[in-house]
Amino acid sequence: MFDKTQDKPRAGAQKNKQSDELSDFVINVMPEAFKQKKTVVKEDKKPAPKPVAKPIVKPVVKPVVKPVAKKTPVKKKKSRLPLILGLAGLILVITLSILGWFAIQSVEPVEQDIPTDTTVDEVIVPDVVIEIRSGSDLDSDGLSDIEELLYGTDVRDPDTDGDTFLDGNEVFHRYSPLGEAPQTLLDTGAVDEYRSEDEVMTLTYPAQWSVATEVDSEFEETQDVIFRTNSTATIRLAGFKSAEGDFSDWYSDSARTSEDFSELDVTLTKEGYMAYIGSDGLLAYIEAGDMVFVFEYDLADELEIVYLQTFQMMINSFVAK
Ligand SMILES: [Ca+2]
Ligand SMILES: [Ca+2]
Ligand SMILES: [Ca+2]
Repeated sequence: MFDKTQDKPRAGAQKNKQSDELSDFVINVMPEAFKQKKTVVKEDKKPAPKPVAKPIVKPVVKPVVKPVAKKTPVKKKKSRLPLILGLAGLILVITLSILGWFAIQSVEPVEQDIPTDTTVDEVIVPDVVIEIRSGSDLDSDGLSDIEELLYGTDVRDPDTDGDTFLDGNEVFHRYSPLGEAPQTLLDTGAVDEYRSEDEVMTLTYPAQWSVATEVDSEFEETQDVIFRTNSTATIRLAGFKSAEGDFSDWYSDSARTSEDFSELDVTLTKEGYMAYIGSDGLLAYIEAGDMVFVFEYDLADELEIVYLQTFQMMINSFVAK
């Protein structure tokens, strides 16, 4: 329990005592000048650090971090995709156009190859004709190896009987290649004589062959004489009416060949007839009176000419009445 009235005078008394003591301190210390300097110093220190610290930290941190990290990666990702797609589209267009150009060019040469193929087929036809060749003649005596079998001569001896005449030459003149000169092929039996039914013509042919007659395929009034060899080849003989001395006219009208008349070889047979021989030696025309006799060596499907010497021997033996 305190008494307010008693406290007041006590406080006033203390103040008077303190004021007396402070008045003593003011005279000794120079308070006002220091008080103003202290407040001024305190106020200068506080505002100075605030403006300096804020502008230095903020502008340095923000512009460095934000524009470098966020803006640059986002802009690059968005701009490359359309460029890549555009380039891929251009490459596709270029490749498709190149492929189309090659496809157009690849079609054109195929059409150009077609005529070259047809020309190749045309070349094959004459090659078949070129394959026809003379038969083997090992001893080069004018008789083929197969003909030497017809006359019993030596395939490896050009002069089998040693009379200085070659085997082929003796057959051509109808002499025997196996004996002395007077002996003929007919005497030795190597050849037989063919005589037509009307006895208009005679000739000799190898005894190993057979003879037949048949109606001519083109001129039905004439008969062909067919000598069948040991192979599929045949020698055919046919006679045709012709005005005497006008063989060239008959040839241009009736000959079954495209060879020109001037290209024929002209010779005399051993019986004295005028003979016109084709360039390949497989056709012969004998002029006899008002008749023309045509000898033809028909190879059929054979590619070798093996009876040429015998063919000439038959022409040399031909006689017409
Ligand atoms: Ca021979
Ligand atoms: Ca011989
Ligand atoms: Ca001889």
